[in-house]
Amino acid sequence: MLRRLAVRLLAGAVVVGLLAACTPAGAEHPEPAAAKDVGVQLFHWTWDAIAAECPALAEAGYGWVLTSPPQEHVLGEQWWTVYQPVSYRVESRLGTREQLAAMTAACAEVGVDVVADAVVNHMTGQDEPGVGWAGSRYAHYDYPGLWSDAEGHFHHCGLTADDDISRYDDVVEVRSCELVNLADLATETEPVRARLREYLADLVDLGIAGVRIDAAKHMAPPDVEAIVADLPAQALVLSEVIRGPQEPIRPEEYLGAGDVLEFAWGRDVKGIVQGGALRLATELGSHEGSATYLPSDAAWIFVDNHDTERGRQTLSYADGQDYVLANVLMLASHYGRPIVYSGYAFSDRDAGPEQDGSGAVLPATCPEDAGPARAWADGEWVCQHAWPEIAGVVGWRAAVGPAGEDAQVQVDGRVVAFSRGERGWLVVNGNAEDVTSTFETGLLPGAYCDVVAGRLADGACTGQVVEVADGGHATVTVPARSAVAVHVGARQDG
Ligand code: ARE
Ligand code: CA
Repeated sequence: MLRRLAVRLLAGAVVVGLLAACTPAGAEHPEPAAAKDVGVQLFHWTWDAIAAECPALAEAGYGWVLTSPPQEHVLGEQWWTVYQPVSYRVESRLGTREQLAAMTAACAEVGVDVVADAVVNHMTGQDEPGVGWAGSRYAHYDYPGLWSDAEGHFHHCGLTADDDISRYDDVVEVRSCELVNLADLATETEPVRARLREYLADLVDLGIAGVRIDAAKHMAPPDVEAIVADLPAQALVLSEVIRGPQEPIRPEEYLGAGDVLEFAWGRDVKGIVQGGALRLATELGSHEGSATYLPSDAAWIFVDNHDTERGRQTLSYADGQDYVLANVLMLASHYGRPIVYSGYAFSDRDAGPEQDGSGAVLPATCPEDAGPARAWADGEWVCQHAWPEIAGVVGWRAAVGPAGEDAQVQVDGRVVAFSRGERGWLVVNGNAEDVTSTFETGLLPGAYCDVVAGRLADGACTGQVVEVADGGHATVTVPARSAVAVHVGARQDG
């Protein structure tokens, strides 16, 4: 039995005694919510591979995909070549314009949106002239038919020896000098803004439902607002503004352009998971948390992304079970909305994904045994989004829907339970040993299948069956450093 149950109410709801309420005999179970707010970043997946994966994503409960940048880019094996635009032709090592359009159509068919990474702060960073992926000739600060120094399309900040950003505590430097030598566009000027709007409009014509604004910190907020101004009202805008506690530029400044990525969550959850006091993760973003966070309704959180997994500021696939725990906490979080990350294994920070002789990226494939215990060879697609433990909890989140007035958190030492009224219940165990306890789940009586370790297949549960008795009580064994999740969409007796 959980002896002293610390019940913390979320969203200021007054729900005294809800968990103890008795269930009328024969009560109808609620329908799953079918919420679609979980995103997945398919880092360096080709357009064809994403199109092929979309049915499985929809089935698991993902609502949208974030792609890598789709425009023409510099040549080279490294992954980061796609972050150096040569033109806005939608032709890249990830696929052609036609393949991109086919991807958005295939994904739309199963209800999955596609959001593209938009690199609009800068162009290339090499000092030498070259030819881009689609054959466009270019030189640093000269992109024929597009941008040139002669027409004043670039900044030359004159504030540092090489015009590169050296200090993040200087706002003017960050926005008008060069991020690692990348030719910095004069985004405060109307011709530059207008051409960038045209590029984003083209992506929308191709079926793109939103954009990640790469390096948004390096543009003034009015510039970002002007660049996204013509996007459809419902388009998702995700500004990448890495929160630096000592920096003058705040992610909050970018809320006028849309939503913003909250980097603090992934950094903070790393220490919490490693320390085991998982209760602290439920306080991230709340008034009880110590850090300042973006307002929840405009914030997107993630355990890691392609930069942070390389920088080791966050957990990553290499952290195995800790990574699973962090993803479960993210998906159960009432703060912000979650983006699951999915990439390829690497030991060299610069190493690109597997490519053919021409440099085209080979289509991603997921190994059957993708999961936290597997050893990964460099270049293998890790497919975190398909790890059964993570995909199962994505399904849980889709079934329970956003945390409403009935959302509750119960804490007993290192065991934390998340209740979503009659729709679902989830428990995480930060201990190094299994914990068996009787919990008050808030669920209607029935037999529910744990979707972390198991699945419901043809009415049979391949994992632990959680028997919920009258009054919502259930005796559950929560594996060490793992979780159990049940919901109305996966009832063995349903
Ligand atoms: C590559 C080479 C460089 C070379 C350059 C030009 O590595 O040596 O000078 O090419 O030839 C990615 C890679 C870079 C790569 C670049 C272009 O990470 O290595 O450079 O592509 O190919 C800051 C920005 C933030 C940015 C991070 C990386 O604020 O916007 O740096 N993140 C995005 C993407 C990256 C991408 C770019 C931007 C560029 O997600 O993948 O770069 O398009 C503190 C600050 C942060 C700062 C961070 C790192 O935490 O708070 O704001 O992030 O330090 O400096
Ligand atoms: Ca800039």
